[in-house]
Amino acid sequence: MARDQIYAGEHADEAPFEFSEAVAEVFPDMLERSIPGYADSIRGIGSLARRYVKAGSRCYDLGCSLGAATLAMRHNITASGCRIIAIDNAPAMAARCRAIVAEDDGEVAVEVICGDVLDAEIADASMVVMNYTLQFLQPADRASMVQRIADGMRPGGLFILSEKVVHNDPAIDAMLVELHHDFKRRHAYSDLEISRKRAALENVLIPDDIATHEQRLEASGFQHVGIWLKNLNFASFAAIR
Ligand code: GEK
Repeated sequence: MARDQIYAGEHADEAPFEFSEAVAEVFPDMLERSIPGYADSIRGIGSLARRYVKAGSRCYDLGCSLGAATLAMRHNITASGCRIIAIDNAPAMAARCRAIVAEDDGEVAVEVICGDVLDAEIADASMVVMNYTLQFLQPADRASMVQRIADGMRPGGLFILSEKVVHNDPAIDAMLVELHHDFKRRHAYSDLEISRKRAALENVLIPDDIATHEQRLEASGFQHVGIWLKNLNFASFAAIR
């Protein structure tokens, strides 16, 4: 697995973060070393796919990157006649995802689309995953995105939404940010890499607080909403339609 050294070099890019070819190349390493609970989120998505995906329905992986959640669903779906639609608007991600899916031996049909999730048609879904991607949409687009997901789901369908979150108590928020930086240091990111990445993500990754997520999910018509996974300032919400 190629190692993420994007922000390590003396002349490291100081431009805003982008999902470029260079990022796609080191992406699995970057996520493992940057997102506390990432591997647990992927494992959980697999377990939940086994329980929630219904025969003849569609599953969506919105902001699929290299398709980790797509493959977790693909290898755990037991219902027949399902189709997974994986969407990412970064050409480098979608192209690599397509190649990874083509090499994978899972039997469930997968379609990889290079496109904006804001334009995606969502219909007849029994499971939708948005793993760490809503945070990259403009805040003004988020409520309508979640509403379109809710409208495209079958009753009883499951939406998994994973995000970096902020905490409203400033002391707790600062504590969790520090603990997240310690997590990154333990995964061999230097202080310089951590601060450069933080600057590059400013205004690119805009996290919401937990109440905003839960209220938005409830207002969109999800009947049951709760956190099923949390590790430091990263949370994953389960919402049942
Ligand atoms: C995983 N889910 O491994 N439309 C489509 N894709 C988008 C959009 C958009 N408007 N905005 C951002 N993306 C993956 C990890 S990464 C998380 C998801 C991270 C895509 C973007 O190109 C990138 O591939 C992905 O969302 C976010 O479980 O990098 O922290």
